[in-house]
Formats: sequence, structure tokens, C-alpha cells
Amino acid sequence: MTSRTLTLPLVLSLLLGCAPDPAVSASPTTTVASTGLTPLSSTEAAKLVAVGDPINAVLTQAPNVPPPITRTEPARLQVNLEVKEVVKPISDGVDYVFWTYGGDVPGSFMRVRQGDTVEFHLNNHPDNKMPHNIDLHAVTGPGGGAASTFTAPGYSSQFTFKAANAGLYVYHCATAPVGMHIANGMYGLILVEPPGGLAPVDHEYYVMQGDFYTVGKYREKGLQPFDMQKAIEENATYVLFNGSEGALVGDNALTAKVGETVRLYIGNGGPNLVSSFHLIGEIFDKVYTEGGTRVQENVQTTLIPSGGSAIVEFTVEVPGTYILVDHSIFRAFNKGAIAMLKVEGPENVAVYSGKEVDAVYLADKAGTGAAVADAATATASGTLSKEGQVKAGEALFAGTCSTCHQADGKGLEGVFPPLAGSDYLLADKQRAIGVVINGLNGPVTVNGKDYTSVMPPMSQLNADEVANILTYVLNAWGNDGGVVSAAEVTSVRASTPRPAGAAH
Ligand code: HEC
Ligand SMILES: [Cu+2]
Repeated sequence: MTSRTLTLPLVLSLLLGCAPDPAVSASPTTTVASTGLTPLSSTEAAKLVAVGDPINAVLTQAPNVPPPITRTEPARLQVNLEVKEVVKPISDGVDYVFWTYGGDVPGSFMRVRQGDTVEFHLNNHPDNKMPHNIDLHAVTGPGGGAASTFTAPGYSSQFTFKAANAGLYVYHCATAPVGMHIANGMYGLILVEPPGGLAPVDHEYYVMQGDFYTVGKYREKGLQPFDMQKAIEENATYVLFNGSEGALVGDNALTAKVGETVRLYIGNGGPNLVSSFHLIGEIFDKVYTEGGTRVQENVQTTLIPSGGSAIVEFTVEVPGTYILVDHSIFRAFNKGAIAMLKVEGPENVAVYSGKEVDAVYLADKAGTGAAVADAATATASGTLSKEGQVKAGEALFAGTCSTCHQADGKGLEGVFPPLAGSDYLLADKQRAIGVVINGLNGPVTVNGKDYTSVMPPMSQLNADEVANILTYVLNAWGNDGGVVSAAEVTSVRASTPRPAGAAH
């Protein structure tokens, strides 16, 4: 990957500690091997005195980041943050009661300058049910502000702190039970820029991981309550970027153009899991490890602790869809920890020869994901048609079954039996449901040919998904039709003895 290039005036302004002029473009005059930010010491910063009238801080909702600070003096900055308890989708057809800073998960992004005096107002909306507070990791002082900001519904509280240390900091609620408040989405990021700021880039985005615990299984429909026991056992139902499955996929993906520089402010709210943050098909040119001021270079995967952060920077050189994951990979494919960065622009065959193979990674998010979402909504309201099942099933088949049985359902001679025109499949619907739920261990004869192989149980699929996939299979490639309902799947599942804990 390329190293950053800076113009001489910009370098000088950085060295002199002035704010970089955003109008200065990065033309390749001088190359600087940056070793990180050049912050003041916290003792120096703590002595700075605010200049001028108080100003209102710009707060943004993820994935947006407030603009870089161009002030050259410390200020008195007023932050107004409202806590709202809201019902929102956590996945297609699945709702959850989130507790939020600013209405969204993660909470509003705050950007301040090192040495600023921050006058912090926490407002707990009158419709809320719970008291809340805030612990900002950027604060020096007991509880990071927690005790001073304990606020009942319908009240506001205020405290003031000096942003003495530069870096990217997590904030979160610290009201008992603390784990529950965090698990419900009460966390966000505050960036404390050193006086010289960060080098200009083309795009800055805000992405924050969190783990969620619901009484229902992954993707089980309806309003799902928080499950305290699962949280204590650290057995996450969902692991998500920006608070919902699909928050950053498809039309909501992050975007960039070939040749542009991207900076991600990544946080991990937890409450429990440590993130192995990775961007498939990219290498981080720079990582401000743990959100501090030192830079590590050429990093593939960076570890982000619960209650920690990282700043990553890279240049995109090849067009296509890049997938952000927690590389603890079951979380990506089976708990929702997937986000996308879509890069547009001319191919760059010198760097990469072409041919996109991302479908394997994207599974049902590859493009037809809308059909799955529609089916989920229709199922929840009891109005899903056979056509709806077929459409959703097609998308799920592409992400789940086609790797082995192939997109045309013909399988692979001697290895994977066909589903198109399969006498085995079409003879017995209950048996076919059983194969998908429990897998199949050869020998088996399909259309006169013997297979002695293994199909793993597809236990990650819920009853709706199995029903939709099989309805698609029964109506594709000249198969003679038929419908499989979620109720039939549930009854086959109930009649099959399974080891305890095997159901996802
Ligand atoms: C990892 C590869 C793999 C995946 C993924 C897979 N299968 Fe299979 N499937 C097999 C193999 C191998 C067999 C034959 C097993 C044997 O020899 O006993 C099989 C057998 C079957 C059969 C019975 C034989 C036939 O051809 O009618 C059905 C039905 C079936 N699979 C459906 C599915 C569906 C639906 C999915 C997606 C939910 C799926 N499979 C996913 C490998 C796979
Ligand atoms: Cu709270």
C-alpha cells in the first residue's frame, strides 16, 4: 500500500502545530513516514485556557464523523447529548429496545481539540424508563464523569472536564446493572485531536462493534427481550457493527473511489467480546493501536478490546466490495458482524487481476438480501406468499447451499448429489427437511448414482429459512413444485432427537 504524501506547506503547518489547511491538496511533493500524532503532554494540555465564547460541539450519527477541527486555540465546547430508549430493528424482522446516546447505536461521535474545556450536558428524555449516566474514557477524574452525570428520566445534568490526553476514546453508560446498559447500546466515541490535527484524508467513517443478547435465537422474529443469562455467559446472539445487522451493507455500505484515502474510527463497545477487526482484501497502511497516538504500519487484523478503539488508515487501489469483519469468523457469518466498503473506479490489474469472488463472503447479503428482508417482514405479519418464499429461498440458497450443490442445482459428479430433478429429494418432503436440519452421512443413491459423503447439518438456519430454501429448491430447475412451511420444519426438528445445545 502507498505511504501518505504531504505537501511542504502542510508538513510545515503540522510541525509548527498549526491546523492543516483543508484546502491544501495532497500532491506528491514530499513523502513523510509518519510515526503518529504529535500531541501535547497531558500536563501541558491541562494548563491551556479556553479562548473566546463557548461554542457548540458538532455531534454526528454513525457512520458520519464531524469535520476536522481548524481552530488554533483551545475553546470552551458545549456538548448536548440526549439519552433515548428506542425500539429499532436489530435484524430483518427482529426488533430490540435499544438504549441510546442520541437515538442511535453507537452514540453520537464527538470531536474535540486537546486542551479544550468541555461543558457536558446529559439529558435523559422524559419518555425513558431508566436512569442513565456517562463514563467518558477521555476524562481524567473519578468514574470518567459517571457520578456527576447520574440522571433520572426527564432530568439533565452537567459537568465540565479538560480534554487533556489526545486519542480516540470510548464513552459508555455506567449505571447499574452496567453490563445491561452497555449491552443495550449505550456507547460511542470521542476523538481528542492533538493541536496539529490528523493528516487530511478523503473519507472518515465511524464504525463501532457491539455484542447483543436476545432471548430468541439469531434472527428469530419479533420483538426480542434482552437475555441477562446469555450476557453473563458471554454467549452473544448478535455481534454487530453500528447496532443492526445490515447497518453498513448494500445501499448503506461505506463508499470510496479508487485512489482515495480512508480513515476509520473503530470502537468496540462490548460489553463482552474483544474484536479481531479485519478488512477482507485490504491491508491497513497505518493503525493507531488502541486509539493512542503511536502508529503501527502494514497491519492485517487489529485487536480492539471491549471498551477500546483503533484508528485505521488505508488507500483503496482496486474497485470492488470490501468486507469488514470480526475475524473471530463465526461472528461474521452467523452473528451479523459484517459491514461493507464499496469502492468504485477503474480496474487496476497491476495490483489485482480482477474477477470478484466476494459472493462466498457476502452470503445472503450479496445483493438479493432485500428478498430475505421482505420475507422476514411478511412472515412476521403472516402474509408471506409462495413467490415470496421462493425469492427469499433463492437468496439464501446462493449463500448457503450453492457452494456444494452449485447454483444450477446440478451438484458435482461423484461429490455433491444434484437437487435438480433429484428422485431422493422429491420422493419424501419430510426426509428432505431432515437432511437440511441434521445433515446427511452417506451412503445415499440419487438418480441411480451412489454418494458416500457428508453434508454438515445446517443448524444455523431457523425454521423460516429452511422452509424458504426448500420451497425454492422444489420450484427451481424444473422440479415439480410444492411448498414447505416453517411449521413443518419445526415439527421435523421436534421429532428428531438432538444433543442438548445443538439448536442454534
Ligand atoms: C458442504 C457441502 C454441502 C452444503 C453446503 C449443502 N449440502 Fe446438501 N449434500 C451435500 C452432500 C455431500 C450430500 C450427500 C451426502 C451423502 O453422501 O450422504 C448432500 C445431500 C443433500 C440432499 C439429499 C440428496 C439429494 O441430492 O437430494 C439434499 C436434499 C440436500 N443435500 C439439500 C441441501 C440444501 C437445501 C442445502 C442448503 C441449505 C445443502 N444441501 C447444503 C453437501 C452439501
Ligand atoms: Cu444507561
